[in-house]
Amino acid sequence: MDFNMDSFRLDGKIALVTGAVYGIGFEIASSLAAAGATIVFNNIDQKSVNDGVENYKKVGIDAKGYVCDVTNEEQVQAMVKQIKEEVGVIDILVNNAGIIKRTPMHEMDAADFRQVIDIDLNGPFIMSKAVLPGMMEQNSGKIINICSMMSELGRETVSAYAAAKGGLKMLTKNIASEYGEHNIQCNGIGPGYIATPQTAPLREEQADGSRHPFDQFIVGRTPAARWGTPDDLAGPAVFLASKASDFVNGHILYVDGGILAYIGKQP
Ligand code: NAP
Ligand code: GCO
Repeated sequence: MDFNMDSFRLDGKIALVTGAVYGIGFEIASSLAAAGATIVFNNIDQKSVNDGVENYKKVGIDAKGYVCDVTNEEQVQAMVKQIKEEVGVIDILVNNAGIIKRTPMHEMDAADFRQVIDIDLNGPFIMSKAVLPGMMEQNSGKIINICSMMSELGRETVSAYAAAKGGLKMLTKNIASEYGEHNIQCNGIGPGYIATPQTAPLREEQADGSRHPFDQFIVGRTPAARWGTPDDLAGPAVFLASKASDFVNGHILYVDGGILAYIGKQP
């Protein structure tokens, strides 16, 4: 048997995590660093990037940050070239950057719908297209797309986000299909409801001091009976970034406390 725990190590690997200044991306990048990876990340403006570098320093990680909007192909191609010159070829890409807009679909501006699709779906396409040549050249690579429960389910007010994340699930499967022969694995992580700035509005304390109704709903619908934390995604990310998952391809790993498996408790 060849297996040993070194299969989960990432020493010598360069990992680019998009939008990883805080939240899920920051936690995933930190876990990849803990497994030995060199971390590079991007965000859309210099202040965010500077904040990110400081955030990583606070946890002992010497991460390099780049100003880059994942929807801008010229910026993305230039960033990947700069990273190759300054750090090396990207071995692991985590398409984490994303936004959500919560609006009833019949009231949603088409421009807002397009923006969500642009960042959450076109962005991962542009980023993956940029790193694939380097991965093909070295005949190895890992792409991890941060999908969502909304890759499987819909709900009120998140039509653009669900369309984007549903598309991202299929983009994941297509990259896996098209590039598997180059020893490139593309998988997704589908977080459940995770406590980050993106979901803060769903957890806000009510004027009367009670918990937000949606907070109560999610906790009731989750077998784990709690919101997830970014830390819950660390192990799955290291697994999908490592040699340990070399025969896992086109898979969406849901890290949701069991909510997708659960019909819900009888009221
Ligand atoms: P978050 O706290 O809102 O962080 C998203 C990050 O992406 C922010 O740093 C943001 O930059 C950055 N970003 C946005 N647009 C960008 C662009 N065009 N180019 C580069 N960076 C950009 O989100 P999160 O909760 O950590 O979620 C991270 C990922 O997980 C997203 O793809 C989200 O859809 C997904 N997800 C989240 C949950 C959850 O419950 N939180 C569950 C499932 C999936 P700024 O700081 O400048 O805004
Ligand atoms: C929402 C939430 C969800 C989570 C996540 C669930 O408004 O329903 O923001 O979309 O972010 O994607 O997996």
